[in-house]
Amino acid sequence: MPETLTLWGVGTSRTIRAHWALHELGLDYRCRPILPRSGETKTPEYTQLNPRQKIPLLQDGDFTIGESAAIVAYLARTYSNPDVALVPVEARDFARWLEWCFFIVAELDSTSLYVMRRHGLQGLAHIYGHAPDVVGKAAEYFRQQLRHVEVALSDGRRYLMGDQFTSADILLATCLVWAIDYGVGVCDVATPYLDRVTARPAYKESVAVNTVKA
Ligand SMILES: N[C@@H](CCC(=O)N[C@@H](CS)C(=O)NCC(=O)O)C(=O)O
Repeated sequence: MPETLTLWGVGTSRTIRAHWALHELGLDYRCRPILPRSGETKTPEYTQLNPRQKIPLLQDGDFTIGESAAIVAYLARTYSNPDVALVPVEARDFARWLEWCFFIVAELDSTSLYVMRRHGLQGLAHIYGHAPDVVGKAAEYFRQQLRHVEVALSDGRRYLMGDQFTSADILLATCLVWAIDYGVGVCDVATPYLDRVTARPAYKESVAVNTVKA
């Protein structure tokens, strides 16, 4: 069992990924519900833990790790068990899983949705500048890149890695929810996939923890 798990951060599409993985794996943890742009990521205590001043951040005893995709991969690798394994073991399955993780984080999150967030009026345009053309192109790019997901899911698989639910599904589902929220629209095969994945009890539990109470 883990020493002490502490997860810093709530309220974002990135923080929910770590909460979700912790709930899938049935791990007890302490939540430090700090928020972005609240000053809480910039305190001396937090900056010492994470010089990037970003959430989420996981502490596992004396080990600290940031980046949502790295956190869920660490949890999967460290705490998967015969009943719940969020990462494939066999070498080529592992490589395919890694490909999905990098693709989702690089192309769907950072290059598309986060660009929309940075430059859109419903996001952070007041900080990074309003750029409607950039937002439009990023949405277009998201839909184009989503073809990779569409082709994969069109063979009827339940999850990205087939029958096994993995942390790659956590990354993809959070991007799909984010895209729908931004009105980008997702491909048809993604809808039953997303319904299936978000019906998981651990997803619902993570939404409850990650939601900022007014
Ligand atoms: N690539 C990072 C992105 C993390 C990130 O940008 N977090 C934002 C919130 S979504 C943040 O902490 N911003 C700090 C702040 O604005 O105070 C990840 O996936 O964990």
